Amino acid sequence: MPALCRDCCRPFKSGDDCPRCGSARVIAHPELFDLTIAHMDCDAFYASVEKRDNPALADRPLIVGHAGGRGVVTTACYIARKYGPRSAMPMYKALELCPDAVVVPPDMTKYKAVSQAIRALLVQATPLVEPLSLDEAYLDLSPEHRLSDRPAAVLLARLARAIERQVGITISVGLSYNKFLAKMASDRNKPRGFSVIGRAEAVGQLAGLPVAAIWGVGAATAARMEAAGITTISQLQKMAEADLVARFGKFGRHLFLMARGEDNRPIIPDRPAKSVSNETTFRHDMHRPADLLAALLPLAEKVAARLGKAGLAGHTVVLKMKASDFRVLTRNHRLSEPTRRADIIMRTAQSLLEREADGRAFRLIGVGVADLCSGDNADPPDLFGP
Ligand code: TTP
Ligand code: MG
Repeated sequence: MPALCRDCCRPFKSGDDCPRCGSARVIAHPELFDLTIAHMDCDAFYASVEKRDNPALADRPLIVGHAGGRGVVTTACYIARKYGPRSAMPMYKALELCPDAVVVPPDMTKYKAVSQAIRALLVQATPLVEPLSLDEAYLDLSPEHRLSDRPAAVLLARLARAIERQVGITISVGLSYNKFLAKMASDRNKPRGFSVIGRAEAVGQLAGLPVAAIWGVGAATAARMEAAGITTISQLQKMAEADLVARFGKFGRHLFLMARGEDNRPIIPDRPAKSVSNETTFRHDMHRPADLLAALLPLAEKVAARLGKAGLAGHTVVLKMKASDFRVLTRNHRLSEPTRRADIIMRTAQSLLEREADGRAFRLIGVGVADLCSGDNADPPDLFGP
């Protein structure tokens, strides 16, 4: 079975311990390398940040919130949660349940900075990052969007590892084929979790859940559905779409699709255009380096023109190619200075291309510029140039 080591982040076959590093932190799933929609959520976010900054708290039950009469818990660390404290609980009650807890007031400025540091890592994997709050985001890691041709699962394991090492807190991730199921998966084995919901198992797993597990079904809607005798997703799975629409209007169609694990909401990044790119599909597959290079030139010029028009420049040049077997490959290079110049984009793409044009046939080629910024500081004059 396809498997992945969550410590050394290498893929391998079968689900035992990692053959390379011996780690037992292995995720194995038949669809592991076919799924591309992910959701990440930080573990006990505020508390994890406070523990990172004060190692003396590491093994203590920690509650973040304002102490005193009317304070509430924003979050409790996983040690404190064993005794019952939860987000939104009145502080006095949380401290009744866990009298040994250390209480720290929230520091939003710090959490925002941590959130940005995490985001900076996420966008190295894909420009399609949709944040939901400070501590969670969806990622579209499909081949046409991700900035590396490694499988989504590998990128996700690397991100979790990078966030632990560079930011100093743990996250849990979910990998599936749509937003609804990716989010459901990320919540499954917190903290430091990695779980997968594949196409083959989704409908069966959903069947066992209450309707409230469906995205968009809050307490009020669940109560309304219960009044109509519908409590489980398996009941919804047996109902005809027309019946659900008759009972719940447009929302009925949503219920019909979600119950079957179908959710086609796109992942929408909160920041506009993270990259500017252009690509072309050949009429006949091409394999000669010279032909591939010739196809790149007008694309690089178009990208530069679009950057110029928008007053933008980019730090990273991305080369994308689709092989004749439809496998998509992307290569990128981060420049020392952002650029908006066609010749620099072209030269960089060319050196990326030279490593790939080894006689294989390609059906598509594209070039883009990512890590966009204002064009004002792009392409500083070369002191030693002509
Ligand atoms: P969550 O992701 O819901 O919770 P969490 O990260 O603390 O714990 P986990 O995901 O491991 O279950 O929320 C993220 C942060 O948002 C949380 O650390 C504190 C804040 N928050 C509140 O201030 N009030 C709340 O009621 C909730 C739920 C969260
Ligand atoms: Mg969280």
